[in-house]
Amino acid sequence: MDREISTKSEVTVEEERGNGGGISRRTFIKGVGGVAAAAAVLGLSGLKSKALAQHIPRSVTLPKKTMLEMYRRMQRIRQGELKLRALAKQRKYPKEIAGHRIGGGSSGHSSAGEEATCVGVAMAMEKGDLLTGTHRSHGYPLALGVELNPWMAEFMTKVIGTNKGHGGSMHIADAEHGCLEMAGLVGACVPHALGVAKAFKIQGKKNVGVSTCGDGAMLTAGFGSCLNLAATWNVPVVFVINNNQMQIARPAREDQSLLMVGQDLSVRAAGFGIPGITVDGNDLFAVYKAAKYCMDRAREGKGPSLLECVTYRHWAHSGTGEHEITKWPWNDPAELEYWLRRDPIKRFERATTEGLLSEAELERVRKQVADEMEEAVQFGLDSPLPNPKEAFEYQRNLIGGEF
Ligand SMILES: Cc1ncc(C[n+]2csc(CCOP(=O)(O)OP(=O)(O)O)c2C)c(N)n1
Ligand SMILES: [Mg+2]
Repeated sequence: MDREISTKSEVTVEEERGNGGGISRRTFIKGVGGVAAAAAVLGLSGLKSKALAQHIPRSVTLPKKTMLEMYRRMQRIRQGELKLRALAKQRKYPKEIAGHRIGGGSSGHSSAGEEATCVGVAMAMEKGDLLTGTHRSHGYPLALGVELNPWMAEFMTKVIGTNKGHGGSMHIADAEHGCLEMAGLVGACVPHALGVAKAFKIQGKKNVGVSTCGDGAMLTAGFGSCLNLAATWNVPVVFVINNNQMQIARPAREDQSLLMVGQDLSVRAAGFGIPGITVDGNDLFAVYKAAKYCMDRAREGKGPSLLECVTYRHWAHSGTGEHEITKWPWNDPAELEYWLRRDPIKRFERATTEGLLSEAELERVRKQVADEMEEAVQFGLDSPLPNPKEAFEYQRNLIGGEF
């Protein structure tokens, strides 16, 4: 758990120019507790690794507005997960939000703890880029700017949901926002992002396919095939790993495979001749910088890369939260404590309040999100369920033809 994955990096916050258009005030914020960064591996040569790492900028300059938006999106994810859990736990919940509607008997597969990875990757994307994800991708749609109302309503399988209530917790998608699909089959979303990238290349578009999946999905046969094809075709795709160090109830620390014990998973990229980068996935700025680097090079025609974001799953694999992490038989309390101290949202707050964002500004965002959340729940409750007769119509529209 004490893997050393970071080198030092800095974040620059750019104060927006006033009406007079004066010189921007810039504040350098040192990372929290030796935050951020990227260790990179390319090919098998140490020299090459070093060369690649040097390409990732040490500092990043972001407008204050963007910083606040990043915080808003992380808050939406965390508060959204807390709300889903609370709804699922209620014994007297309205019929509409009964457990079976929120993710197969529960609040779904929580992404609490992985907010910085989701938002860092999503904010590095540009218009037209498309991301695919997994059963745990509650966070990515919100990170991409999907509003809370349709997001919450989809968990309730209501017609005003992102997928008109036909998707539910594991299939929240909204291509307009860059969120193409989420798939419950482990590893299934990876080839889809590869296909998207191949299409972008054929169409001559400067867009990127972003595959996001868990550490467990890396063990599927298809994953390696996708890296192989991506390298062969030299297509613009970034393979992001949300390495939460857990596969249902199997902690990575117990993994017997040579590569997974204390090793960066990104070294696997070397076997396919593409860059592999491991980054502190709880450090929003480190993730953002590395993701942007990978996407920029893909956009320039330099091909695929693998980005491992090391993070931690705060709650149980799925469920209403009754199986709290502290009660798991496989839990290591020291490990949990270690990662809770590195809570991505707290880290962002500590980092930014040393600089340009005041506690009052952050509190305002938290409050706005809390209000929005109450509205979203009511919005979902008030919406009707989809008409079952329209289910096939919906599918047909999705695939654009017969099936
Ligand atoms: C093909 C397939 N095999 C098994 C499962 C059951 N399953 C659901 S989640 C999961 C573990 C996934 O671990 P990881 O990829 O690390 O994702 P995480 O849940 O940690 O986000 C498994 C085995 C599945 N959904 N699909
Ligand atoms: Mg995992």
